[in-house]
Amino acid sequence: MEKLKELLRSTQRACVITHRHADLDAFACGFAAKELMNKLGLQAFLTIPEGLSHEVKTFLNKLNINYDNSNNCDASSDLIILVDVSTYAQLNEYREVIGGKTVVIFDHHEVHNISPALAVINPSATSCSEVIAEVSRGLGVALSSDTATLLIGGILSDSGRLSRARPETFEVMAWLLKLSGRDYRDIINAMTEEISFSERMARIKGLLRMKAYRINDYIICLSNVNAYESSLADTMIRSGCDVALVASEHENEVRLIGRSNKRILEKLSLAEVFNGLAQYFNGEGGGHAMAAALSIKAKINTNTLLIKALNNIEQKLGDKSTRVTI
Ligand SMILES: [Mn+2]
Repeated sequence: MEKLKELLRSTQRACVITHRHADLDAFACGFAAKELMNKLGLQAFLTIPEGLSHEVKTFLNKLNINYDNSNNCDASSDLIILVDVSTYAQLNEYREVIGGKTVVIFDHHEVHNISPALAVINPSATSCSEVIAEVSRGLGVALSSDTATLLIGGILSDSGRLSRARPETFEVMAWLLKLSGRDYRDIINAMTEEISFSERMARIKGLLRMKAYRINDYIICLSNVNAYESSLADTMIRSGCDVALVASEHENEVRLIGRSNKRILEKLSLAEVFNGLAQYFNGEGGGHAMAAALSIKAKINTNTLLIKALNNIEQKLGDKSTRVTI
């Protein structure tokens, strides 16, 4: 907190940039970071590299929250604030705006390939919204009703409607609900269950490409898709896979995300599997027992990566896999 205050003392204009596909958490976190900077005496601007997602637009409409998107960052900002970004590769053309400027990060993911002046990162928080809410509360800054409402939405959407909450999540939720002054049910009702056409297509393609392997009575599923990886992995788990591994190719990196269920938890920790893979492929990765991610800056075939991950799981479970066929 002291370091943040000190950094802000020497700056006038802050530019807040979110993850390029701004979901509700990313948008709420950016919106709140902008307001926090304003309330701490700075001019602040918010840039959403690829605009608002369908989920965010619906939420804003249903709750009558105004958002003026004409106030993008420009080159005159002397402080860059990145929220819910996780890797530099997510920033597209805004990498130029960032240049050699002072960077502050608020996030719930470990952030790669950026060296910020200050990073407020808490991987045990449910969401970026939770992180920025804790910072605001810690600084004694009361957020506006709209911002508090958005942060509640961000927390709900990234925590699986609080199913992944920790005790602190409820504390910060109670604080936000009071600031919001809204009926909690209205906020819940503004969260859309609908998924966009592109997300559904990504899931369908991923399911069509999926390969399943059996090790004893566990089912390990592999697939690849280049967007909505976690949405696909969650779908695979819901359809009965014990482990879902989804590989994806991006501009300068190949990524792998993993999800697993409670059944396999006592036999297998994805954090261990992903740490092993990170060492083997010289990538950056890790995570939790039931959710992990890995990023490799090299042109690796996604199939090679998936099969290597399967081999690691075979080793950990102490048995060979057999391919599930129709
Ligand atoms: Mn997030």
